[in-house]
Amino acid sequence: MATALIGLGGNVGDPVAAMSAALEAIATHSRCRVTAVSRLYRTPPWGKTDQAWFFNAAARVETALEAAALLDLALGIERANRRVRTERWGPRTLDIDILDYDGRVIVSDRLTIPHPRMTERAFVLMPLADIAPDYRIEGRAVTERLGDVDSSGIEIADASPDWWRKA
Ligand code: A4P
Ligand code: MG
Repeated sequence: MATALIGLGGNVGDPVAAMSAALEAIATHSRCRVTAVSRLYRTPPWGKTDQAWFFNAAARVETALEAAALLDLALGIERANRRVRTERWGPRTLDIDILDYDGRVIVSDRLTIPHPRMTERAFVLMPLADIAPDYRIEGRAVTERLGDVDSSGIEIADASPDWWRKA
């Protein structure tokens, strides 16, 4: 089994329902187990700032799937939630990023792991700190990296790690 860390987010329609459905789909997949879920966060838009606030969360997944197969699962779940890719960093119903896969470095045309932009993003690091505070990205722990980024405005929308089971 491999351990993967994933980030979830969305800002169109009902992102919390989409993120809950995504976690449910992963949790019920025969080759995956969801072993930790962060609190649910409400976050100001990063990158392209003239769009709605996002909901974000992170989860730890134990899986017998290879990284490429886990990406396929994530993309299938995104499609099922009718994600439409219009512009870079723009609005989306559901975005699933694979942040880490068993501590490995993977660079292919479809997949880059660790996710290259996570160290700049408080909306990724803050949920990640709930479930993997000591996880090191290029030698520095998540909690340390959180001190380097601007996390102003980020709010806790639901402090229960079971927020995704409530729907
Ligand atoms: N891909 C490569 N590596 C990965 C990986 N590690 N995990 C490929 C997932 N996908 C990976 O994905 C395009 C392609 O990237 C996938 O088909 C897969 O083959 P994408 O999500 O459209 O774009 P991206 O390359 O993942 O870009 P990135 O940097 O994640 O930007 P996004 O997703 O466009 O950023 N503000 C807040 N507060 N919260 C947010 O969640 N999200 C975005 C979207 C911008 N601002 C935000 C948020
Ligand atoms: Mg993405």
